[in-house]
Amino acid sequence: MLNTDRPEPTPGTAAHPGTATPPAAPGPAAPGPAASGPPAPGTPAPGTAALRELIAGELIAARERTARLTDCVEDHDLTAQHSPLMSPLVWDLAHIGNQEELWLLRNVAGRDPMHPEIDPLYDAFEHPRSERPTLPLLPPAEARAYAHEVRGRVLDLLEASPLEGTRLLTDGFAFGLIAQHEQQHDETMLITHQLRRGPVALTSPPPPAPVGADRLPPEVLVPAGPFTMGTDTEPWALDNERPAHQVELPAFRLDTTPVSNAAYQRFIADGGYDEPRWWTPEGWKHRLQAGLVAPLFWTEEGGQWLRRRFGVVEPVPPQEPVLHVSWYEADAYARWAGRRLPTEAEWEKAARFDPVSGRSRRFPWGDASPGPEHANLGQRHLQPAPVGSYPDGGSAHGARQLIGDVWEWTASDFLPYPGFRAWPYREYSEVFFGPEYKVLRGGSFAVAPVACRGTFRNWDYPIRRQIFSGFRTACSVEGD
Ligand code: AVJ
Ligand code: FE
Repeated sequence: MLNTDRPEPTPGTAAHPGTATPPAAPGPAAPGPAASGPPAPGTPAPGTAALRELIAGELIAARERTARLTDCVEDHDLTAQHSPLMSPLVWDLAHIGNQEELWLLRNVAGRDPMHPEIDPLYDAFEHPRSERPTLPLLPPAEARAYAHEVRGRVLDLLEASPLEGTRLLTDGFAFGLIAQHEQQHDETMLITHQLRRGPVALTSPPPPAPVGADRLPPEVLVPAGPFTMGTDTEPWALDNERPAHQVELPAFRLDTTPVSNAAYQRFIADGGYDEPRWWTPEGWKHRLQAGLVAPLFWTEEGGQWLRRRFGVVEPVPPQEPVLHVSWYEADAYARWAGRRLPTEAEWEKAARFDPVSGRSRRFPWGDASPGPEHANLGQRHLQPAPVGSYPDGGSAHGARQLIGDVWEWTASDFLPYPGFRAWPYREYSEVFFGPEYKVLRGGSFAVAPVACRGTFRNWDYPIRRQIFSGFRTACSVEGD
C-alpha cells in the first residue's frame, strides 16, 4: 500500500448489523452488515476462530463499500479522471486488489505474483495521480475480476493461517492492515465522487439531530499534566501511532465541538479572507494565488451561501461543522477568533485522557469500538452531523464529535514519535515525515471504524481542501 498523495482513512464498520441504513435510490452510501474492528487491548484475546471471523467481517465490509462506490456509476465514470487531484476510480479498485495480493498472498503466504506486469501501474510511487488516466489500466470488468480473485484466495488463506508466529500474522495484523487500506481508498473514492460533476450517484439519510447542543459550554478545560500519547497495545495500530510515550502538557481549553458553518460565515462576513494579518505568510500567498474566498464547493447567490454536496446544491446548513477547508483557512480563522489550532498532543489528550483512572482510552467514550450512537463514521451519512450531536460519544472532559464527522486540522507537522520504527514498509508513513505535511485527527463521516481510533494520525498538505476536513480551536490557559 503505498499511496501517497493524499490522506483518507476510513473505518470498517462496527458490529451493528441492525443499524445499517438501507440503500437509497440512486445508489446506497451506507455500509451493509458491519464488522467490529480489532479486539480491544486488555480484553482476553479472542480465539483464533473468533479472530478469523472478525477479520473476514472487516474484509467483507470493506469490499461491500468498495462495490457501493464503484457499482453506482457507468464504466466511463470509473475510467474518467474527475479531478487532477484524484485517480480514476478504476485505479483505486485495482490498487486495492494489488496491495492485498502483495501483502497477504505474496508477503504472508509466499506466493508468486499473479500478474507481475501490472504491478508498476498500481504502485502509488511510480505514477502521480494526475498521470494515472494515461496508463494502460485494467478496464473496470478486469479490475473487479482481479480484486475478486485475490479476495477469494485471501479468504482461503485466512482459514488456513495461524494468526501468530510472525509479526505480520500476530493478531492478524496484515489482514487488519489490508482492511484499513481498502477503507482508506474507499474514503479517497468518496472524495472523487464529491469532485465529480454529473447526475447524483450516492444518497444517504441525514444524520441524527443534536441533543442539548444549545446548553453545551463553548469550550472544555483540560488541566495541566502528563498523559500517554500513542499506543503499544492497539493490535492494528499503524507504525506512526507507535510507540506509546508520556507527554506533559500545560492546561488548555478546547472548543467543545468542531467550528460550525455559522461561525465560519462570521469570519467570511467580517472580511477574514481579506485581512493578511490573520494568515501566515505562506497562507496569505496561497489565498491570493488560489483566489480563496470561502470553503471549497461553496458559492454565493443573492447574498446566501450555497454548497454542492455529492451533486446536490443546497443552502449551507449553519449548524453543521465547516467542511472542505485547508489548513491555511483553519489557521486564519483561529487567529481571527483570538485562538489557535490545537497541537496534535492536545487533541489526543482531550480525546483519550481519563482523569479519573489516569489512563488514555482507545476512544473519547472509552474502549468500546465505535457504534452508531458514538460517532458519525462509516459513510452511513454523506455529511457531518450538526455540532452538539452524539452525546454518547463525548470525552471525559466533555468535548463532542472528536471522532467522526470531519477530520480536524491540528497545528502540528507530521513527525515520528520518539522511538518510531517503520513497519511494515517505509512508504506508509516514514517518507512523509517533515514540515510539509500537517496532521489531521479524528476521522470524518467517510472513515470506517476499522481505520479510526484515538491514536490514528492522518496527514496532508496545508493547501488541501477536497478532503473531508474541518477543525476546532484551542487556547492556552493564562497563568498556567
Ligand atoms: C494515510 C490517508 C495519507 O491515502 O495517502 C493509502 C493512506 N496509504 N494507501 C493516503 C494510504 C497507502 C494515506 N493516508
Ligand atoms: Fe494505497
